[in-house]
Amino acid sequence: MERTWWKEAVVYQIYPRSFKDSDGNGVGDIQGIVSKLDYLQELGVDVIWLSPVYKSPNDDNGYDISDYFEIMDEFGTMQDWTQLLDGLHERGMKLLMDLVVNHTSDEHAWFAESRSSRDNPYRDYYIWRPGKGGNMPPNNWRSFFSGSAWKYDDTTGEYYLHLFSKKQPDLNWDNPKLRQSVYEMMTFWLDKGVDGFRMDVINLISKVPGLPDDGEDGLGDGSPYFMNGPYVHDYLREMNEQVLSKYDVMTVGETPGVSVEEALKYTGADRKELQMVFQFEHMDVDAGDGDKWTVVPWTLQKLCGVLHKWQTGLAEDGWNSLYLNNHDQPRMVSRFGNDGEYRVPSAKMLATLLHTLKGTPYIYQGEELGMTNIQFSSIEDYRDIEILNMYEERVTQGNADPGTIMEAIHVKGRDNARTPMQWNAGPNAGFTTGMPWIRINPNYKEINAEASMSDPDSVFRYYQRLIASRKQNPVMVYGDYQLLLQDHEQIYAYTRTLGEVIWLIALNFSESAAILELDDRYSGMKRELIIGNYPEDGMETERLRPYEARVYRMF
Ligand code: ISL
Repeated sequence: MERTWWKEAVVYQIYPRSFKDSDGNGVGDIQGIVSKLDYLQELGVDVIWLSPVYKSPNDDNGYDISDYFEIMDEFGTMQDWTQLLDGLHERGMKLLMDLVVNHTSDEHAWFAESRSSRDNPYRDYYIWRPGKGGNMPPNNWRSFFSGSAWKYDDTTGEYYLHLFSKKQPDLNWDNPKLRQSVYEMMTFWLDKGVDGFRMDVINLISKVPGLPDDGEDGLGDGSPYFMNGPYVHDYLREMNEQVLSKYDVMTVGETPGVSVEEALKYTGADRKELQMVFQFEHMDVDAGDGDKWTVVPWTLQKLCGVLHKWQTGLAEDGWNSLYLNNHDQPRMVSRFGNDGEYRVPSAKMLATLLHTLKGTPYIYQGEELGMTNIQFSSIEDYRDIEILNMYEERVTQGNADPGTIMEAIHVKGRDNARTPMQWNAGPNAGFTTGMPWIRINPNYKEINAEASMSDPDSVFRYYQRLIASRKQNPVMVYGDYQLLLQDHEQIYAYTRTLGEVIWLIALNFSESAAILELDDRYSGMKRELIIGNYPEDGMETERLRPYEARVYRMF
C-alpha cells in the first residue's frame, strides 16, 4: 500500500466572506481566519480549501476575479495572506487555493483590453462572436445564472460568452497564450508555497468548436457542448506537465456533469491530470426534470445508489472526494438529515458517512457544528446572484408563483450555506461587531462553536473523534469498500477491509428505528464498537435508533 498525504487528509472549506470578520465591516476577512487557526487545529483537519480571496468586484462573491495576483481589499492584504499561510504551515496544515480560470471578471485587465478592439492582442483571451441574423445572440445557450450566456458589447459590435454571470466572461482556452498566462499565475502562487488548488468548473474550459445551438427554440442547455469538451484532457495534461508535476501538491477539480467514466480520465493515476474531482450526481437526487429549483423528495436508495456507483467505479483507479455540502449547496443536515428533533444525531450520522466511505472527506465551515439551512421570508434578504437572477427571471419577469419559488430557495438556495459562521451566543453570533453582509441564522444562540466546544457530546467533538480516528486507522483511508444491504429503505451499510482488518459501518438514515439484518458471514462474527453517535448503554445489537450510526471492528 503506497501512502499518499492527500488521500489521508481531511479538508476543511472556508468561505471567507462568511467565516470571521476582524475589522467590523460586516464581511469576513483573512485576519478573521488567522484568529481561528487554533480552532481549526483543534478540530484536527489537515488542509484548508480557501474559496477565492483574489481581487474581485464580488458579483459572484470572489468567483469573478479582476486580478489574480492581488488580495481583495475587503479581505485584507498580501501580508495578511502570507501570515495565514505561515500560520497554517506552523500548525502542520496545508493551504489549497481556489483556481477560477474558466472565466475572469469583466473588470479584469485582460477583458478591458479584449473588448477594446477586434484586433487587440488580448481579443482571443475571451470568446467573441458576431450576432446571428440581426440582433440575436450567436447561439441559444442558457447561462447558469439565468438568461442567455451571451452579452452584446457595443464597443466592437460583437457578443462575448459568459456561462455564469455577464460579469464573468469565459476565457478562451484554445488560445495557447491564455494558457501560458494561467500557468504563470499558478506558478506564482505555488512558488509562494501553496499546497494545491481546487479548480473551479475546470471541466467547462473546452468548448466544442463552432459552439453549436442546442437545437431547441428559445434558450437551451448548451452543456453537451462545453462540459468535458474535446480538448479538456489535453489542456489538463499540459497544465500538469508544465506546472503541477513540479510540485508536491493536491488538486481537486470541480466537475459538474461528470460521469464515472469521465472522472477516471481526469483522475486515473497514469493520466497525469488531477488527483480527484467533485462529482455532482448525489447533489441531483432531489432535483426534478434536471432543474435544481424543481424540488422532489430524495430516497435513500437513490442516494446510496449514486454513492455506491462512485465507490465501486473508482475502486481500482482514480480517487473519490467525499462531500455532502459546500458554499453552493444547502446544509447537509437540513437536506439529508433532520434539522429539528434529530439535528445532532443526524449531523453525526452524516459525518460518519463522510469519514468512512473511501475517499478524501471535505468539511464545509459550520458543518462541524451542525449548522442548518436558513429561510428568509423576503427575497430582499438574499444576496446570491444565482437566486436573485432566477427570481427576477421567473417571478418578476415571468409568471411563476412567488410562494413556490421562495420554497425552492429555502430548500436549495446557495445562501443556505453562506449565512455567517456561528461562533458564540453573543451579538451577531460573534461573527462581526458590525452589520453582517447577510443575515445570521437566528438559531445561533443554540447552535454555535462555543456551545459545541463545551459539550463533550457535541457534533464538533464527534468530528474531532472521526478525524483523529482516521489518523490512527489506515483502514478508513485505504480499506476496500463493499456494500452490505441492497436497496434498503432506511439503512446504508458497508464494510471497509484492509488486510485482516474489517470494519462494518451501519447508518440509519431515517427517524424511525431500523433493524440491521446481516448475512451469515458477519452475523456470526464478534464485534467491537469503534465509533457511535448514541450512548452505548441501551444499545440493542440489531436495532438502530433514529439516525443511529455505528462503526464496528469485526473479528
Ligand atoms: O451552484 C450550482 C448549482 O446551483 C452550480 O451550478 C454551480 O454554479 C457550479 O457548480 C459551479 O460552481 C462554481 O463556479 C461558479 C461559482 O458561482 C460557484 O460558487 C463555484 O463553486 C462560477 O465561478
